[in-house]
Amino acid sequence: MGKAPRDIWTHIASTELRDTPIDALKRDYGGLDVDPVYFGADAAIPGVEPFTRGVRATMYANRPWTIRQYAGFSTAEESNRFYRQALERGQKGLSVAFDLATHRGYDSDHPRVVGDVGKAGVAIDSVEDMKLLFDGIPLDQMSVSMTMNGAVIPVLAMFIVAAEEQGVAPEKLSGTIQNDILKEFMVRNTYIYPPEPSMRIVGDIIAYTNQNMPKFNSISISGYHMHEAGATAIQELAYTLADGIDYVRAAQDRGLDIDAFAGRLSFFFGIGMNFFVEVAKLRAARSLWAKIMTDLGAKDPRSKMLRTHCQTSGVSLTEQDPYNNIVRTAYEGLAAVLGGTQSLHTNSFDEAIALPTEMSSRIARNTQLILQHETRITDVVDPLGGSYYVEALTRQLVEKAQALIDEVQAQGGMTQAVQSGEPKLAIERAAAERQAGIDKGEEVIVGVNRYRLETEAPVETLEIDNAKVRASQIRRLEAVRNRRDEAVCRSALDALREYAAMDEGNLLEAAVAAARARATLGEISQAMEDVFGRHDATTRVLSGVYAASYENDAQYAQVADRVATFGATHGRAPAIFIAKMGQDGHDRGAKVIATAFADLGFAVQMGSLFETPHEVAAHAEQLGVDAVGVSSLAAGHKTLVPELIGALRDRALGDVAVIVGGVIPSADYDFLRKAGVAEIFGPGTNVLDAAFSVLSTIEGRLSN
Ligand code: 2CP
Repeated sequence: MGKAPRDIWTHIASTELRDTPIDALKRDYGGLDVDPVYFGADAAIPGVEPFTRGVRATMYANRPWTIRQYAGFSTAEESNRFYRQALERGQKGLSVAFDLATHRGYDSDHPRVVGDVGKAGVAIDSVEDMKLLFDGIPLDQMSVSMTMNGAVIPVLAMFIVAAEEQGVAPEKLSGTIQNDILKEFMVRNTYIYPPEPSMRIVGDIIAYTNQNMPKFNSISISGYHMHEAGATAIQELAYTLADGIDYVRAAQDRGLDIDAFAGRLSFFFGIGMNFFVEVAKLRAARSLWAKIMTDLGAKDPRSKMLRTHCQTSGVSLTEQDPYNNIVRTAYEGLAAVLGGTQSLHTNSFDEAIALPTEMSSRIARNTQLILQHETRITDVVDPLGGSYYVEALTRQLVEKAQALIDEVQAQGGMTQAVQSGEPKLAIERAAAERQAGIDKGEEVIVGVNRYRLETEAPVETLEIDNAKVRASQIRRLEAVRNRRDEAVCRSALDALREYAAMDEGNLLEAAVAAARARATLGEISQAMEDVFGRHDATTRVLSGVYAASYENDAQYAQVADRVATFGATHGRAPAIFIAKMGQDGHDRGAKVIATAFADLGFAVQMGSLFETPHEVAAHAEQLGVDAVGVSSLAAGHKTLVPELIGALRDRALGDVAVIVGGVIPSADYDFLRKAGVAEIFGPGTNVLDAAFSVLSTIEGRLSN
């Protein structure tokens, strides 16, 4: 007879606890005796393959999850001050947010990033910035996660060199680099190079960290951005794990032994408001991954453990009645923890409007501290294990996600699927369907489509003086370029370019030498771009999804009729160009609007990502549109929108209505209106209302 589940568990738990006796984990709640774990008839054991009940036997009873808040803004000095304060106040690990210029491989003085520098994260141009970012933070003790995918080579190289100059060798570094490029092509859009060289970069990083940084997680395979783009739980699970399969294969293809590197693969999921589905999603993810890794040849149980970071959902936050977001985030955080996450970020309540303030970040951090210290949910491992509902949901997610993974595998894997654009379209379809459900009131959002306030009190928001940050970055860049040995720097960059061209040698290794020689982020990135080129994605807009969701809906029919009447009167449909400017790649909102407006009868054209205001004005002229709809989610609106209006006027297109949608603080509405913006739509806008209103604006302009 095999060992009893409790005996197996006790054996593993004792290893995790080292010298602490297991009985130390028992609790007495005022006369109620509580054990650290409970078992059912199914014999599923926490800490044992397939890890459905958690990757550790003792889970939070021995060590709680890491409170790891994602932050970074303006300059390295400012972000460093913020990190140090957060660590003093209970945060346990760092998670760096970089600005979009850095993500896309541009130095702060590049003309394409004027509106982006320091806005949605910290600007990093050289090792000098990286050293300031971690000043006074011992990198041999603090685990540092960095969200970087496009410019992953220069950023990781600069991190390694900054640590080296702090006296910390690479083998002592612990943390995680996101390094997940496949989902960038699907949803997040901060890629630089085409898919194939991008996959080589991922492989080089896994190989380098495997060799030199054994405590560092080489990748954070991310479903979060799919979740935020509107993916269903099944899609998020399946596409993320399918991405994981491709990364494992890429590393195996370069001769690495799966058990040598797989223990340092990590994951990242989004946690939304469907409480039990989110709990079950994490349980299902672990069980699916254990099986996938076994099939790929893993033997070591550590290779089969899906360890994950989670972040509460950004799109579940509302601009309306924003204090509700504190409650939403607390429930989402609870779901992540009951699902067994290793590390968690809880959003600040004002993040649907702007970057968090000190006060809102404190509440977000305290949400986790309260979960950890006050609720007592850390005392028992997988407390929902055995719930009829949660177990049934877990089984169903496993089954349905597995079927979708099989479909992707049948198409040749995720790298192939991403190039076909299919997963992206499937997620966009799910997003449009969900938006229609919200607009119709089928899905209730408190304070938005139900119980809406008559008047909203303004919330204090943080604003970054982007021009000031840019000026200070440019000064530092000049100093770095003036002080370095130009010949040494050039030859390091040439070596990197050669590695890229020869398709051999490790790119990260070459970039570390270049970073040491004070090559800038833009230069390191450009050296590889010289060989790989820059990826230019084609934008596709779905049709029919919105119309199908609104079949027989009276309000939809009314707006569609008005659009048709416009067509009959003017002999053409009202025409709108949907633009994404600057380095902001968040395109869910823009895609939903494009799909819905096209279904309603508008003539919709959508631009490429990352355009400049002048490029958008040129499209508007060429297409002869009535309106330009700007979608802005990365805080570039105050720089980019006035520039667009100026560019339109320069082309004598002053009567083209400029409409702005996305994350716009209400404090900026006046500024934008004075600059000439016709209408502003924040998060939570009903798409039919928006279409009605845009049509009225266009008609108003034409009749003047
Ligand atoms: C954990 N440990 C334990 C136990 N639990 N030991 C004994 N008993 C236990 N019960 C040990 C682990 O084995 C590990 O040691 C150490 O404690 C740390 O635990 P961990 O679980 O590995 O936690 P972590 O260091 O915080 O790492 C968590 C992740 C990592 C998920 C593996 O990849 C991570 O931190 N990811 C964060 C990613 C992130 O910040 N992303 C931000 C996304 P050993 O290491 O010795 O085994 S930004 C989002 C935005 C929106 C964006 O992307 O755009």
